[in-house]
Amino acid sequence: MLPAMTTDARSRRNYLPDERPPVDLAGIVRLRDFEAPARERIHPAAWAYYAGGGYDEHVLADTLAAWDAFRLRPRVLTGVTGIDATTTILGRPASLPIGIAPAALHGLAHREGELATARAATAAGAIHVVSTVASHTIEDVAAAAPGGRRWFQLYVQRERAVTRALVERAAAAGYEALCLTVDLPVLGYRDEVLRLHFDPGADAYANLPRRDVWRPDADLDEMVDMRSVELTWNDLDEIRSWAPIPLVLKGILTAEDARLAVEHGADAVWVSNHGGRQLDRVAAGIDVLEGIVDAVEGRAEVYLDGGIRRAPEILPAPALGARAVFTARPFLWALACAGEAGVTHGFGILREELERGLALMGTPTPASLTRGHVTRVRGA
Ligand code: LAC
Repeated sequence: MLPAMTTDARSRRNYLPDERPPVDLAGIVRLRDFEAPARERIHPAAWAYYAGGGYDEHVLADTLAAWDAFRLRPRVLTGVTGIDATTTILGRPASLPIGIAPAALHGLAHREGELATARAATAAGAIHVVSTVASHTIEDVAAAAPGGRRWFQLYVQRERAVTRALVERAAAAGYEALCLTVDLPVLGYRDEVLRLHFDPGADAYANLPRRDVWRPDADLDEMVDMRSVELTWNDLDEIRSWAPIPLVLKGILTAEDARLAVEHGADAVWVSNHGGRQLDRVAAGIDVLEGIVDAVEGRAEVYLDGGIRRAPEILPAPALGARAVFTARPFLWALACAGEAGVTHGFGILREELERGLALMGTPTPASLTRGHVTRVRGA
């Protein structure tokens, strides 16, 4: 049941998860198994925020269904010994070609929030992209898991000085890349955010100035204000000048923008529809990946997110030219179920699925997958 609308702010704020014993991980054999027990633990308003999409949410379902148009083409009798799921991402080794995509407020899934996520990602040797709108500070997340591969997702704030300070703090704390989200000039129209009058509390966003916007007449842009509507390609040089770390542009869906990204010096292009949370009726990333890889022509790395739950959705990505894939919601579910141990278990499942998947494809490494290993059976 959703909490009733009330004039008592305290009863509607924080949306903290239930304190319950962790889920028995022995029963979790695929990432989707985390979803139902996570939902029991996460506050209904937080669940609606995490799970929701933009407008009528066609893109949420379409992104999951897009994989149905692809078929893997395994090769047999290739003598696949030495299966190795490791890869390099931005020139450094990663134990898996899958990382944790940025998502707001891990503290709504588990009280340890991004601290637990960071520890699990670091133990797994995977990249963890920490959101500007994290529940814990940039520095605390870094300190929780020294040595981890960590990127900072940037929402440009209205005050450039505030934005610059975030970037400088991330670089100083050892975040190795800046992941600028470019598909949020304004927040997508989100019915549930409006209905619930989403407000996780004035202190929810550890890296941003304190905000207290819970008022009956607050609008979308006050509730989740990450807009950067004035941003243009010409701002990228300035943003890059703030820290000597690679720049990843996340939220690209067209070959035209992928070309512009490369021309403006992006080190990587991240193909994404923002978890279906922004504009509805846009493409699933996997549907536009090949065209974007062709447009980039090897001048930058290409990543993909969108509906990735299991190895058969990871394998097509390197085959079609993506260096890595990312996913967010399944890791939030895992976090809600068992904190750090849940996320660690999630990575264990993915590794097992992927190593088996590589063997079944007849390819020892993600890099040995080629376009010939995938075909499209329908759709454009
Ligand atoms: C969202 C933003 C804040 O999708 O990333 O809610």
